Parts: sequence; structure tokens; C-alpha cells
Amino acid sequence: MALGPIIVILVACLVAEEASSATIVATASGSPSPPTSANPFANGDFFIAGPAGLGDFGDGVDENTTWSFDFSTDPQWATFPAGGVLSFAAFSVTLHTKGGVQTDAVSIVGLAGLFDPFDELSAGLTVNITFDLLDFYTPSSILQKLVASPDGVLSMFYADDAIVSFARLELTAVPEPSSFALLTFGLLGMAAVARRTAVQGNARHLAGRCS
Ligand SMILES: [Ca+2]
Ligand SMILES: [Ca+2]
Repeated sequence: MALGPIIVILVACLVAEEASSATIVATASGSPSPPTSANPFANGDFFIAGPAGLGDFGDGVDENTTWSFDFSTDPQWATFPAGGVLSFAAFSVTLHTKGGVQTDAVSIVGLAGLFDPFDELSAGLTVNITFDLLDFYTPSSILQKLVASPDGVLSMFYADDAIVSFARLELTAVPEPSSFALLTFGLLGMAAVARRTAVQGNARHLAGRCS
């Protein structure tokens, strides 16, 4: 088999691989300056609550914030991850520091806390922080929480010294690498054999001309 058609097949496979990756997105939003209250309350999609006995809620100091990323309305959710593996979990959060941020944490509810993924932040800042949740969690642990009831919802937790006004999570899955890798290696092997056969053929041809 000539090398040209093999390269065409390989490129086609790479294009198919790219096309079959899937991405789902969910966001949550609230006010950067909610009113303060003596009781826990919802600031848009964010619920500002305990711990109790540490002053008002909504002042951005000493309080826990929870919210849910709802992927169930994403058009791709019904087939996500469609036999693929989670390759990227891009999490971003917008914080408004009222006092100052030290040793804060964010986590997926039910999984271990991500202690101190944030740098220390001084008071009065608006900061957007982005990181890959896969730096902290395994793909399977995230997917297990995602498909647990309620389906397609991932509950999040943040503590404790800033108001959260926006959060976004983008999950990307790619097909299982095994079958694709085997196909690629197989094609590369065929290409090597074809090239060696062509070289040997040329050598015999030249030898015939020289004799
Ligand atoms: Ca407070
Ligand atoms: Ca803190």
C-alpha cells in the first residue's frame, strides 16, 4: 500500500477524533454586593450560610457558600461522555474580597476539600481564578458525582472569606485512547513496512540497472 493513502486515512482519523470530543458547560451567578442578613440566604444561584455565630451573612467574611452546576440542560448532556474519558475540567470563580482571603478552599460536595488553591488576597479586590479540577480530582470521581442523583448536577462548596458572584465549569471528554492508539500504531506500522518495501524495490531496480 502506498504511503499517500495511509497518510490520508491517518489524517481522517485525527479529524474524526477531534470531532467526537464533547464539551458541556454550566454556570452560576449572583450579586457581587448582596445585602447582609442575620440569616442564611440565596444570593442568586449561591447560597450563603454557616458557620453560625460568626456575624452577619453576606458580608463576605467567615461564611460558607454552596451552589450547583446544572449540566442537565446542556444539549450534549444526554450523551456525555459518550464512552469517552474526562480530559479537562476547567473551573473558574469570581471572588470579591471584603476582608481578606487566607487559607480558603473550594470543593465538590462529597469529595475532599481543595485546601488553599487560592493565593492570599487582600481586601477590596475582584479576582477571577481558573484552574483544572483534574489537578485535584480523578476523572472518575467527578463523573461519579455528576451522574449521582440528581443527574447532571454537581454541587460545589467554597469557604469562607469572599463573595462569589460567578462560577463556571466546562467539562471535556475525549474518546478512550486505547482503540485509537492501536489504530494509529497499526497504520504507522503499515507505513513503515510500505516504505521499507519501496526502498528494497528501488535498490533491486538500481542493482539490475548497474549489472
Ligand atoms: Ca459573615
Ligand atoms: Ca479564610
